[in-house]
Amino acid sequence: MAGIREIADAVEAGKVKLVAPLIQEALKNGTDASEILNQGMIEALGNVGEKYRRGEIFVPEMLLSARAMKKGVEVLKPYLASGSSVVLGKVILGTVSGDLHDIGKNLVGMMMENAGFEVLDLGIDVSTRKFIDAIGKNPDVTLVGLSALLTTTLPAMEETVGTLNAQPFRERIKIMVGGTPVTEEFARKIGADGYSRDAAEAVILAKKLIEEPVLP
Ligand code: B1M
Repeated sequence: MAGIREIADAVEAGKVKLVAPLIQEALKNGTDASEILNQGMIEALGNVGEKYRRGEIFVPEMLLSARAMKKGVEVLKPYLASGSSVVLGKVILGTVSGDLHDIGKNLVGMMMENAGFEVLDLGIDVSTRKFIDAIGKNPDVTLVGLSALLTTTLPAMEETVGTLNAQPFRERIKIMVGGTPVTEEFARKIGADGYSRDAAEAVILAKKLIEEPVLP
């Protein structure tokens, strides 16, 4: 019987084709979708990162695990959806310039959509110019979320937030940031309105930020 352990092992080993049937079987057996995601798949990617750090695996293996994770999220998506139809506001999301990691950002986007936000996802390696253009073209956007997974792309996050802070539209948007190397302190230092550690917290923060009055 497929359990969380088998799914985690398949993600960790980058067994892209095995992941979907294992998840389907686990769901059929009554395993909770968010447990599969959090205790199985996200933990598995954490182990992948550790192995990479110790030099036990290399980028191609990391890429296969990322593909397996994406396949799994695709299968889980309908089961994680809350079916909320409330429109809380429009959010622009993107991974900052130079950074190609998008699994965490995609999860944040998915959870936000489930909570009732409309999400406009700009993708990965998003330049400051692209953020500015998208905000300009979408006057109903109230929240912008930036993700970074590399310490080397934190300066890009700082640059984007700094530039957004100087735009005339700043008074109508809130900016939130996240990703493993990002901290609350860094978020404050670069002038973002908020930081969250994971996707669940990101939804709570997003709701809080849009309820707060815009900058004085
Ligand atoms: Co990369 N990688 N990677 N990688 N990768 C890390 C991040 C790393 C920590 C691995 C390690 O060394 N242990 C390391 C960074 C070290 C550092 O900077 N300190 C690293 C490195 C070095 C690299 C390369 C430089 C490797 C190389 O080429 N030599 C390279 C860089 C490429 C680039 O971006 N320019 C690279 C490439 C890749 C792949 C392409 C192979 C692949 C990414 C595929 C993809 O995303 N489509 C990959 C992967 C898979 C990882 C690890 C293993 C897993 C990342 C992940 O998806 N985690 C990662 C190790 C790790 O994180 N432990 C690693 C699961 C995901 C659900 O979590 O993304 O943290 P996470 O998102 C969370 C929170 O952070 C938060 O919520 C999410 C959900 O709970 N969050 C937000 C994220 N964004 C948010 C935004 C918010 C709020 C919360 O508001 C807007």
